[in-house]
Amino acid sequence: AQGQLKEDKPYYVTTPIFYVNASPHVGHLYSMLVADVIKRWEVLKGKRVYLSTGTDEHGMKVQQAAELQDMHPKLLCDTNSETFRDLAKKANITNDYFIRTTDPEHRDAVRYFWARLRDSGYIYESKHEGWYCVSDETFYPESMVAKDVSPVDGKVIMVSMETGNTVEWLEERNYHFRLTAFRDRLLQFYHDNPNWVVPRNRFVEVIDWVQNHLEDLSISRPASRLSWGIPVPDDPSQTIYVWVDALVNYLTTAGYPVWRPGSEHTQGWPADVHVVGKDIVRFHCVYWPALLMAVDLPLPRQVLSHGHWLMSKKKMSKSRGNVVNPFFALSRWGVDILRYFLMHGSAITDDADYNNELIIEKYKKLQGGLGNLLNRVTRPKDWSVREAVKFMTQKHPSPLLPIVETYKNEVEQAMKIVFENMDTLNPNVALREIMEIAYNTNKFLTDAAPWDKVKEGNIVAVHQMVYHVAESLRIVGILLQPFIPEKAAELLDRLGVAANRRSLIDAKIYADTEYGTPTIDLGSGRYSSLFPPLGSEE
Ligand code: ME8
Repeated sequence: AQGQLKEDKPYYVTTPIFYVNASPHVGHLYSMLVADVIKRWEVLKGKRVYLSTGTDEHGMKVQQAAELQDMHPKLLCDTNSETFRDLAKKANITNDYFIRTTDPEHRDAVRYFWARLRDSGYIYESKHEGWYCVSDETFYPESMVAKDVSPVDGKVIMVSMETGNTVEWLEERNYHFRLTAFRDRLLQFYHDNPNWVVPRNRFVEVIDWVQNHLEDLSISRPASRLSWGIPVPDDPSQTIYVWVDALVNYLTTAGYPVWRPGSEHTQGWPADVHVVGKDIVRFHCVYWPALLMAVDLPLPRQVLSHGHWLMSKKKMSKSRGNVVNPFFALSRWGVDILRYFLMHGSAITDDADYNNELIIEKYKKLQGGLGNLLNRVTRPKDWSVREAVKFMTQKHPSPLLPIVETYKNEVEQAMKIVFENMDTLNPNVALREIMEIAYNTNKFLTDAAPWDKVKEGNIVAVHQMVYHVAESLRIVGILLQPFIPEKAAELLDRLGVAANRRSLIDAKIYADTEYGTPTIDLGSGRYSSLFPPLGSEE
């Protein structure tokens, strides 16, 4: 039955839902992009895949932003939510859902979830005192706050040691979730699922937190303080904590709570991957599984946590104001160039600096390593890719020349690395390896020098070389689709690969024997290239 379940369930990947207190920046785009690359990869396998993204609209942070702008919070949400939706569209993110926590279905799902939590017996009411951080929407334990000096007026303030954001002392009555009761179950679950959080170093932090810092979780705020949110069912004097509200979005999108018993799997839950920034790992990897355990729902299968984009070594953040406007970046560089730049760095495992010079540098490598390569094999009058494909696949080919054999093995080895890294949620390593195939192919072409074989009249050698280079390009084109969908499509058009031969089954050497006649005009000269000159920028 378990096997059955797995096949029926669509693959479900999520992004965080973003606070609407300000406009999106490149960091938010990055989370969407990583999730989109994962989705597109699974689609290439032929799976049914759902990607959800959206906006987190309740809570103190949004309430205060609206007050500051003298706006009704709903109006602020409507305007800013639309900007995130627009960003997803402009960046070619293939999200199937865009959830807003102010949607009525979501409110119903959260209220239902709350009621199940209450039924579970893990909620109790008590006085809460502690340091609350509005910017991070969380309480911090005493051990995690420190004194600092306000840059605004030089006064002593208290800040979170983790994020540096200001905290304030609160004393109020609210509902608590008995998180500490889940300590052993969580630790057992982590132990049984060693790849549940990737990369591993983030998982180590999660385990440490559960072992050493676990406290019960305050899950409501007095409505007198927080009015912009979902009221606690049966107790409107309390508003549901924004993080409980927000996490449930992943269930709402999957159709919760109208699952018929036994049909949960048809709706996508449990999620296959939650993509999150490292700043919200604790919420997704400690609070969320415990809440799900309390109401007896299956847990997400994996959490992929990524690092932060920095500007001049500081985290890009709305509160700090050091952000790159993703709309400007998209229109300056083009969608695929920005997608390539963001995915090619190491921002999953480490923090990465956003830098225009580096974008140009990476673009030049694409021009030299891939654009020129494509022209080198498709343009010459001395041979034809189509003829080489036909010759190699329809006639009985002679044994491969040693140089071709070696090269073919290298490409297959690299492809293996690409597949392994995609399947273990390392898309940036995979992308770099795809590019290695292209760089190695350039080298092969130079070393093998088919133009010399043309002069010698050694037609077998020419066909072998051209065909294997074309095969690499075809495969590189297929593998690049999740990352740079438009450029990859153009590459495959230039090679004449049919639209229905671009999935992962076709990403094998010799899998396709029908291509080679370009379906678009290849043009001539340096401006007709997959990666044309940038113009004045270069
Ligand atoms: O935390 N670099 O929303 P948020 C990379 N609403 N990614 C970044 C980034 C940066 N500089 N800045 C933000 C929230 N992000 C909650 C989430 S989910 C149920 C609720 C990305 O608007 C990263 O994924 O503060 C981070 O986790 C997320 O945006 C936080 O967005």
